[in-house]
Amino acid sequence: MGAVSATLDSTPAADGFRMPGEFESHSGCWMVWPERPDNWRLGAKPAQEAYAAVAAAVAVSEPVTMAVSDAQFDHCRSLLPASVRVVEMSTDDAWIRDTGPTFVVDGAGGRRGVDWRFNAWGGLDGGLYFPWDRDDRVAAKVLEIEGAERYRAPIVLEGGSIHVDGEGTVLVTEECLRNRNRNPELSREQIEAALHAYLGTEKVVWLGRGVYEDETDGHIDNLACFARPGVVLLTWSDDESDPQHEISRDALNRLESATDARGRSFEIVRLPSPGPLEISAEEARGVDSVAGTQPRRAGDRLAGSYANFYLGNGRIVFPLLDERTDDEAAEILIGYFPEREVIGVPAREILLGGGNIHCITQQVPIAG
Ligand code: KQY
Repeated sequence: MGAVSATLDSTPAADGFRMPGEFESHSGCWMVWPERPDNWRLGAKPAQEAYAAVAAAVAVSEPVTMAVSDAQFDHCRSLLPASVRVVEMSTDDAWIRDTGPTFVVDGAGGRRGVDWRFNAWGGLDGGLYFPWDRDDRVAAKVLEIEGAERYRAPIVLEGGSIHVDGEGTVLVTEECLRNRNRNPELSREQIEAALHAYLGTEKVVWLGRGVYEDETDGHIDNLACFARPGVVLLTWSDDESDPQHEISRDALNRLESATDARGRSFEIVRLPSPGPLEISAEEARGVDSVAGTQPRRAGDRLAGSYANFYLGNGRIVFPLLDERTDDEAAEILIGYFPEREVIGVPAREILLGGGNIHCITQQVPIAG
């Protein structure tokens, strides 16, 4: 869809920019307020409480900006701490990890943004809603407010489908990036070239499938992430009868036989899986049925994962999903992020919308 401001003609890599790891310092974090009743139950009220709790938790260690429609502006403002900046913006839904810009820096005070093409996780071939034109303009608007120049990337990609280590490596899944509903005209080599050009990376590590029944077609941010260069946290299930076991086993095998852009082997840390979790009948009843949007049916498996956390300046904000596994996940996170507070936020309402805390946040790295 149409751009709102001029774009740069070159690429970040050509201009000396790279995407930093999420563990590097941020100047802030963006979120978008949930509202649509065909994705969020009970008119999005429970999800709004969950988003507000995430915003409040992140805002303790870095500035948060919440984008919201005119209709929800006053209500949103009333639920957020005063320290959270609220700005009006038109959107189709509330997943800024995927609709917002990917920020890149040059190490000399420069910060720019990549505005990927967005097609609502698959367009008319398995995408989650139509239309998505307002979401496709979110990145340009955020960059306008941030005063950052913009690269309009020529490929369909969501921010949740990539994780970088900031030192040349990008982690992705074949299920998403090789899906026919994203960039069917591109070969694997062409996708790798585009990632390197727009992220400033040098090596792609390909995992296979993402978390079982993930409606994003297997985003990496729900399956695995970098705690720091060389250390990958991976969603795991010991239960061999659960389809997640084979998916995670395959990811583990691939990571064990891979090296990163600097030639290092990975330390791989297993995070427990919550559940299995399912949508209850009451939860399904609360979502408005609308043709063309993802149905929410009682009994459908939810793609819950503790890897889907926000790695903030002083805090890890992670999803509380299951009393049986929350503490174990917290202990692992505490062990790998000893210098940050680890804060759990009840996140089932976010999961019911199809993602989690990482999907609803977008860091702005410092322009160092
Ligand atoms: O996981 C994400 N990055 C986004 C999830 C989108 C779900 C839309 N219903």
